[in-house]
Amino acid sequence: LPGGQKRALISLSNKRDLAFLGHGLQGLGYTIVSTGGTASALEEAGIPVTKVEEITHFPEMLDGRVKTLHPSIHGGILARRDYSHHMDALSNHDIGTFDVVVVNLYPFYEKVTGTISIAFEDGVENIDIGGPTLIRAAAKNHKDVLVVVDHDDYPTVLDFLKGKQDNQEFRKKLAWKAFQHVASYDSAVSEWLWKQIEDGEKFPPSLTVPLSLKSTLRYGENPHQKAAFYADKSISLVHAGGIATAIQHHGKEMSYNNFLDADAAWNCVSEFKSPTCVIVKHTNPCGVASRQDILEAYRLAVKADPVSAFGGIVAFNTTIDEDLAKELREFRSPIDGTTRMFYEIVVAPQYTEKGLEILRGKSKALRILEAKKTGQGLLSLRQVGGGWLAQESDDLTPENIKFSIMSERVPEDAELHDAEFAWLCVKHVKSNAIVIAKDNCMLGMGSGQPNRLESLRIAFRKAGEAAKGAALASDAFFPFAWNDAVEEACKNGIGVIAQPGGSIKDGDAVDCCNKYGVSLLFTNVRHFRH
Ligand code: 93A
Repeated sequence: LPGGQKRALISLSNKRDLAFLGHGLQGLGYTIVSTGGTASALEEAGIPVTKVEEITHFPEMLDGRVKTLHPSIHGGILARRDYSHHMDALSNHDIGTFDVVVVNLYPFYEKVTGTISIAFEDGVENIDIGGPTLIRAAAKNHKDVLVVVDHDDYPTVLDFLKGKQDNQEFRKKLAWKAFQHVASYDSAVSEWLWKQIEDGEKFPPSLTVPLSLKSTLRYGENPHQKAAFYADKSISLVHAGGIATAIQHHGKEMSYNNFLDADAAWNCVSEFKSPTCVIVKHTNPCGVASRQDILEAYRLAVKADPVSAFGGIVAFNTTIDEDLAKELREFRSPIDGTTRMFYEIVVAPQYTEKGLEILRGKSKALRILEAKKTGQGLLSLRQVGGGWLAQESDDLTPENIKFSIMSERVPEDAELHDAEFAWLCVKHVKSNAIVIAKDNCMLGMGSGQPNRLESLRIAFRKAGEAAKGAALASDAFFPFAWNDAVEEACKNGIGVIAQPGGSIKDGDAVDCCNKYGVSLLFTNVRHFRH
């Protein structure tokens, strides 16, 4: 090019800040080369521009499917400036180099995840081919070509170009970002195509999970572990809600353990239909209560286990208004009747303005989250050494299952209801899980013990005298009955037991319940939570 003039290629679907960038590059003496729509927008902004066709001597073809896919463009991006044979080849073919490539892609993700569903053909047309090719070419040759995919980077890029000194570190960072961008674009396309091939029921799904760094956390489970939080940008998750999309209105920064606990509390409380409060400690619910009066539900949830509730996470499935916020602020620990309850996090689907204001005043640290219900039918992923386990989320609730009466004694409606309530609670408790509940309130729970009998004993210890006539739920079957968990529950005065059944000793469990006049229900499904 005459006088070694620098050239920038700009091709943008999202034209935000284009004029700013164009003026900046123009001011720095760059010749700007652009595709159709981008060229028009630059001209409108009064910035001189060379159209791609003027360089390729080809019109944009096939309704724009072929615009920049040409040696005159890609040669100018990919040639190694330090190879004389590369530079000779360019000059033999009258091709000029590009120093800067600025591209953002057809809005495929936005189109296919938008609230208006689009036709398959439209989805296909929104798959950008030339754009990723430009980005990949420039990113590969980042040593000499600056690649820009994010409008937030325009000011820094202009500053960099103004500077006299080169900085390979900066160029590499932009190239890293460019490949990240293309990779998540491609995974969105493949995820979408997969859904067009298989009917949603098929398993396993295609997994190329696009993750984007959401925040660096202060530390992991322990202060000596570095940690970060990534948002899953899968197409199937855009409208899925959940703790990753919660809005934080107030309080200290969320920690690694906060995310785990808030997720557990939120998923549990949002499964209840009537107004409910769930208090979680170390991912296990230690208090659950449903009441028409949500204030009462809250008090009962604390009373279930005030020691554990202190410093826990409180979740509601109702709006937090002025009254509830005041109760949260003022309520004193039932242990001494004077200490105000302290919590790490409050989660709810909504807050009134006044409610939020009062909670903000409770403490500077209290994290206040507003969350949307976690979607159903989602994939649950867990890491093991060297791999990932994938399963469907456990979406079963008591309404989806049939409770078969196995005992001679037929439970009354209220007892059946208690059993269903306990069953929904036990789903959210770590195995081996036992929950004792009555009158829409969890009275005791035992979790995470390597044997069921020990979990059961812990649950009874917490429930105390209140366990008499209550319902007991066990997340999996009882392997033994006599002189074991079932008989101990009967002797402790439980009214009804709900468990999956399926043990070779099921007959013993039935006989034992009959001997003690206890109702026994089989759910035929289990809720392991390892
Ligand atoms: O249809 S394409 O896959 N074929 C191409 O050759 C091509 N070159 C650039 N899409 C192509 N682009 C894309 O066009 C860019 O990624 C950008 O998103 C868009 C800008 O088009 P316009 O400047 O006409 O608005």
